[in-house]
Amino acid sequence: MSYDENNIFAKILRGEIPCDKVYEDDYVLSFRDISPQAPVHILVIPKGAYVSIADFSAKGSEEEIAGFWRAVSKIASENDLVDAGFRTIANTGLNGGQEVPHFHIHLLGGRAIGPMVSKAA
Ligand code: DGP
Repeated sequence: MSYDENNIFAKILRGEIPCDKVYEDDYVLSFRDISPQAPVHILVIPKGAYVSIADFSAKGSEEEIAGFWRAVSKIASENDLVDAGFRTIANTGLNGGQEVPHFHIHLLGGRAIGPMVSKAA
């Protein structure tokens, strides 16, 4: 799948749409999910144009990949998610239920998040 420059997270990265920013550095932008599924629901996106975790892992530089994952852990720590625990989710493609085609990690916490996957068909 080629990258759609008009996806909503690309617009947020370009500053065309506002977000409730949590963290930003050279590699990532992090902001609160518009439709939170837990008391803490933060998204982390790379600044580069990658569709999915597979695309990012295949095409991202070592620096981007290291910078991204270090930022994910820093954001979890700075938002007090580590001691009580939290969940990271990277929905991918149709079966994964990915709605926005710019790679992102969900950080969910602030309560027990429940079963790992829905039993719904
Ligand atoms: P996914 O299904 O993994 O692609 O999740 C996309 C998430 O993005 C979903 O939880 C809702 C969130 N989202 C969609 N549009 C916006 C937006 O304009 N702003 C913010 N902050 N979050 C958005």
